[in-house]
Amino acid sequence: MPMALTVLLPLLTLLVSTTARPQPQAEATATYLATASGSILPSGAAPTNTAAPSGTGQPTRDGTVNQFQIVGNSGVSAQQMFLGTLNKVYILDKTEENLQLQVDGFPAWGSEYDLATDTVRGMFVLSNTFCAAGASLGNGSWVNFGGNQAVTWGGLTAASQTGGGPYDDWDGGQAVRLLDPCDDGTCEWVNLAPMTTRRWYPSVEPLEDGSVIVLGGDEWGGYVNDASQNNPTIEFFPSRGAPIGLNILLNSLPANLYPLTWLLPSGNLLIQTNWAAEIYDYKANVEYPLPNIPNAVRTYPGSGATAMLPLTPANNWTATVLFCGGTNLEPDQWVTNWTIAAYPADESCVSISPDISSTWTYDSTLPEGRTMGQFIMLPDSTLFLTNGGGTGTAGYGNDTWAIGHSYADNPVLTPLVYDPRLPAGNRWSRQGLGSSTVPRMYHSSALLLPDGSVFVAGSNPNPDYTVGAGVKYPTEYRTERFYPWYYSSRRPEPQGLPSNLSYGGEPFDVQLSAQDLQNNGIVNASVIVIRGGFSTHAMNMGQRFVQLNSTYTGNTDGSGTLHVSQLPPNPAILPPGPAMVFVTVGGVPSLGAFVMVGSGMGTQQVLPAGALKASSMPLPAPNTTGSGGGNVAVSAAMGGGVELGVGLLVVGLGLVALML
Ligand SMILES: *[C@@H]1O[C@H](CO)[C@@H](O)[C@H](O)[C@H]1NC(C)=O
Ligand SMILES: *[C@@H]1O[C@H](CO)[C@@H](O)[C@H](O)[C@H]1NC(C)=O
Ligand SMILES: *[C@@H]1O[C@H](CO)[C@@H](O)[C@H](O)[C@H]1NC(C)=O
Ligand SMILES: *[C@@H]1O[C@H](CO)[C@@H](O)[C@H](O)[C@H]1NC(C)=O
Ligand SMILES: *[C@@H]1O[C@H](CO)[C@@H](O)[C@H](O)[C@H]1NC(C)=O
Ligand SMILES: *[C@@H]1O[C@H](CO)[C@@H](O)[C@H](O)[C@H]1NC(C)=O
Ligand SMILES: *[C@@H]1O[C@H](CO)[C@@H](O)[C@H](O)[C@H]1NC(C)=O
Ligand SMILES: *[C@@H]1O[C@H](CO)[C@@H](O)[C@H](O)[C@H]1NC(C)=O
Ligand SMILES: [Cu+2]
Repeated sequence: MPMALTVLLPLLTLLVSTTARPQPQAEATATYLATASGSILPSGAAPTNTAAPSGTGQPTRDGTVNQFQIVGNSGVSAQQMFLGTLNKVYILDKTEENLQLQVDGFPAWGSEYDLATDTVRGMFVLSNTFCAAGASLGNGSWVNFGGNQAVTWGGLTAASQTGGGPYDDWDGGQAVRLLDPCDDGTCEWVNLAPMTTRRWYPSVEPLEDGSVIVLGGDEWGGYVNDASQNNPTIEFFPSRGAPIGLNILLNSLPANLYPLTWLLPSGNLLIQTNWAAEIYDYKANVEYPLPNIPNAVRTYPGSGATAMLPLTPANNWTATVLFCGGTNLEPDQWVTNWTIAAYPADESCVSISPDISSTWTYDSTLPEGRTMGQFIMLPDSTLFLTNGGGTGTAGYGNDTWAIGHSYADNPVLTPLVYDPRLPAGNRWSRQGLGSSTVPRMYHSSALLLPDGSVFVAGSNPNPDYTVGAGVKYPTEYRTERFYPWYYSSRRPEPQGLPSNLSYGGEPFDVQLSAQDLQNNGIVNASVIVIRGGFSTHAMNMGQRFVQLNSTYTGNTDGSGTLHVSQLPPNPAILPPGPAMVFVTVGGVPSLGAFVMVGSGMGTQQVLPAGALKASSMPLPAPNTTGSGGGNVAVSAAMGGGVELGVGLLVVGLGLVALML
């Protein structure tokens, strides 16, 4: 803590002189709205644009495709983050000595990052968000759950759990924090009535009615969980009453924190934790065990990269969940008396399609083992894998063998791309992809941005702010963008994208110009809805990619119209709430537009899916040379087109109803 003494005096002075600042109430039902105004932290990089993208237009960054670029400073280390509006990323850190950004004279641990200018606004958070979790609700609010006790220097437990120096943080173990994202710099975190139990390292997953389920966690933290402090329960927000016990969380100690959880199109949850897996019918509270996951532990601290693959008309929106890397430690090996940081991470990728099969599939092998890899779904249907290390695990501690405090080492600086449409064995590529210069170890995060670039931030495998010569993995504030292969291509500029999507209902039309389509590529145009989710600990909780069904009408002048279905008539395919919509032509996405899915909180309106027009392309212009015939091209119906053709492939999968 070399900086501690230099700031101690000014902080103490501030502590004495800020007695007038509002004090949060401690009552369980109190709602506290922060009135703090944070400072704006200028970045090192000059802003290159000021307009937020809105679905049309072209990207304005000058980044080089396939390369990373350091673009700014997150103010607080980006342990957790999400995209709140097209122009704002909200960042949460644990409470620590973030010297460059203060709120009310104390180090901030929340910030609002402006994507157009790469500047941040400090945000008052109240309680310690250390290893909390979050999600968006059906009404567009974001909620953040749990965390740790109030701390002082070095992450040690503070004497006061209700504010005061040096960090003025409250106990966050039961905290529920809500934010309504905004573009005008006025929104703040609001603290709601707390949960009834403590949750450090819980998971959160959005549900069909716009509420969320909060799963697991432990009470007091540590490298892994143990029976004395396990919280083997779930609860809901908004609350549906007392927590409900969940056997898989009782029986998968010790590596059962941040249980990996996805809502499946069947309406059940897939839960994977330590070596265990199950289907959980949360509506009836019934658990259906699945075979153990092969090869490795994918939950924290093994921290494999995980994602639900694109849900598309071609696979009839059938979920397949992919797990890559992690570590193959057995339950008795999560002890710190051996050199974990040097232990090779796992390199296997396995998948499961739980609504149709209870069998694990060995998908592929990574070019190198990876812990804390993170999947970001790109609008061209590929998955970008970034961040993490080649050896060790997530977590940190004061151990002689740790790298500084880091339990991982050998950062993997070169990303990978996974294309689920290619045959098994050919899905991975890193051809032409540049490397980052910034190790993104424990407490890193990543997000898809509206312009199709990937925002990467965080890394801090330390108990408190730690930088300086000889610190291999310091507290990292530098933000980066990765510019995928399509970044500098001329983007389609679709007209007619809706600002809301329903479950079923009438299709809508999207117009694409000849320039957008570049030689009738409308047969290769699709409409993609992406929910980026809540990024933390090598996961993006709630991340989803859903392709809408569509047909097309091509015009003789090379322009065309996409006829686009609403979401399938099933909220479990993409629960209600905010998302981005992209039109992709031949793999090149438009800028993302903001879209609200569903009808807010509560039971969703579900309508029959309206029929799509048959696809049609103009006949080639007739050859009039020497014939004297007509020269007017005629449109002709050509049937269902490619979408229908591939959609039928799913019959070949032999759909099996499981657990019904
Ligand atoms: C969304 O719902 C939550 C839970 O009921 C509520 O606290 C929040 O204020 C709502 N947000 C909006 C924007 O209505
Ligand atoms: C997509 O729409 C076409 C045309 O209406 C329809 O034939 C097809 O069944 C739909 N695909 C799926 C997966 O629903
Ligand atoms: C797609 O899934 C829906 C809902 O499960 C089902 O009704 C439909 O028959 C499926 N379509 C095909 C082509 O398998
Ligand atoms: C580490 O500790 C565990 C549990 O206490 C013990 O079983 C194991 O033998 C120890 N390993 C080493 C290398 O000391
Ligand atoms: C870290 O470990 C060293 C050596 O074991 C010890 O001297 C020191 O007090 C420890 N620091 C903390 C903060 O526990
Ligand atoms: C679209 O979503 C917004 C935000 O939730 C809502 O206020 C509006 O009523 C919705 N419009 C329709 C047509 O559903
Ligand atoms: C559609 O995409 C495929 C695969 O990239 C390509 O081979 C084909 O030429 C494209 N068709 C049109 C009309 O652009
Ligand atoms: C058009 O028809 C003429 C006469 O049959 C033929 O010579 C010419 O190659 C054709 N042009 C094209 C573009 O097919
Ligand atoms: Cu953590």
